[in-house]
Amino acid sequence: MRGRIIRGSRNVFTVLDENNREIECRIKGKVLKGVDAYNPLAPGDWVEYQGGEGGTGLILGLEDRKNFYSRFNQKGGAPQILAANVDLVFCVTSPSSPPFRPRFLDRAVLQADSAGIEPVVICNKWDITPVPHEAEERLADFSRIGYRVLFVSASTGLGIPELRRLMAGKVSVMVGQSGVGKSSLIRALDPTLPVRIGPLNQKYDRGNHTTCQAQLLALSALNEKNEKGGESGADGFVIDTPGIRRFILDGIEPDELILYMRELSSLAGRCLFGLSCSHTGEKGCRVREALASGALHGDRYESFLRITEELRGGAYE
Ligand SMILES: Nc1nc2c(ncn2[C@@H]2O[C@H](COP(=O)(O)OP(=O)(O)O)[C@@H](O)[C@H]2O)c(=O)[nH]1
Ligand SMILES: [Mg+2]
Ligand SMILES: [Zn+2]
Repeated sequence: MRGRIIRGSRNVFTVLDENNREIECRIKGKVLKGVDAYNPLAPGDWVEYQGGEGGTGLILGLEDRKNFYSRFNQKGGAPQILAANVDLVFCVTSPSSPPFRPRFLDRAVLQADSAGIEPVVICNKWDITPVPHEAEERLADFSRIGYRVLFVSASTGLGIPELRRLMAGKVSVMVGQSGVGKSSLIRALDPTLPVRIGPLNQKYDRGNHTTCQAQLLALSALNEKNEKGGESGADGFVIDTPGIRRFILDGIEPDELILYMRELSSLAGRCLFGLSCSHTGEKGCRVREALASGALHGDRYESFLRITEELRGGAYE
């Protein structure tokens, strides 16, 4: 039988069957063939399983993934699949509490573009004032270079209808640092969902890692038709993920990174010294020209250099 992974760790996974029942499954023989990651299965994966009677079963195999959103797990020394078969990646941040972290967003959207999944930047907690200048400016820059940016508030409901419209009929994943309000946004979309919301740590002004495991949740009433009491059933799925402290990109070659920088991709390979240009001061460097002309934001240039360094090996040692 075919089912979809909701959540799981190591060897025990919860599978959603065709009748929306949850089946606790073990992996047959413990290791799935051809899977080489920190976690063999992720929320959103389609699997073949047997059993199901009494609510337990055995996973026999993994269906080919349409795509997956991952990061490099430094502790485990391997890629970690955060979500599989997704249509949208919501890269969630907040203007403050916890402090705005544009470098996190730089990384999260790069990973999405490299995986071929559409990223959407969300700034939650837009009810908190004043908004720091850096947040205003960097969010405006994300939109200038071609990303969709949403300003929302799980507390006041600002922007939630638009979020609903975007998510209807899709599988989305929410990523962001702990405490930015990923779980709260999911609760705002559907108050009946079993997500836990944590207080901020007052002393450090950051989240407490309340969500400890990624999980797939079925959303209903995303379509207006359903809000008016039409058909029932899921209109979309969202994968809630635990907070990510450090986002190390996965599966990207250092020279390839420029292709996923939306404001730089057309310049790839066009520096005077071609692919050997380090973009740090060589003659005829198109990246530095973009920086000088304002086409590339200074902060994004910094991110680009740091991530390139990291991908060259520094972070993996
Ligand atoms: N002011 C404000 N606080 C929020 C908003 N959304 C979430 N919070 C608070 O932020 C804290 C962390 O929320 P949570 O959803 O657990 O964050 P997560 O770690 O990203 O899932 C909780 O205390 C929430 O009540 C918002 O839109 N505005
Ligand atoms: Mg959470
Ligand atoms: Zn260059």
